[in-house]
Amino acid sequence: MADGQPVADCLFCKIVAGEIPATVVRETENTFAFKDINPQAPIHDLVVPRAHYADAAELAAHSPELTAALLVEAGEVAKAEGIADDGYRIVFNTGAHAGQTVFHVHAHVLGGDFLAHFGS
Ligand code: D5M
Repeated sequence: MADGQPVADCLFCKIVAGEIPATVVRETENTFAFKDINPQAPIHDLVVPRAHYADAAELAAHSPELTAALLVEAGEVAKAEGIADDGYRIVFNTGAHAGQTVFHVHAHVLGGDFLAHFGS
């Protein structure tokens, strides 16, 4: 049962704890935002809750309040990066088939140019 406690071998828990360096964009009491190490757009940041939940579904199931805080913070990050007015994408890869590689929930905030469309 997930309880939000830090996980010893979790990369993003270590970044939140300052044990692994990251380029910090913003910090709040409950969230931490930093630059993605492998950017897929001119602006590509990651926003994570300080608490450890594996993915967006697990986070939402355990804490609707923290889920909302994460989304609000994604918007604040977009404003801080200057991409809020032109538009940006928030992505939660969830599970292996979606390409999730780090199992500490993170919102990708992507923008700074027109982004490739997918779907219809
Ligand atoms: O996204 C995981 C993302 O995490 C991926 O875009 C690379 C990024 N990443 C991996 N290691 C680091 C470090 N050390 N700093 C910053 N960003 C990092 P996913 O949705 O799980 O595929």
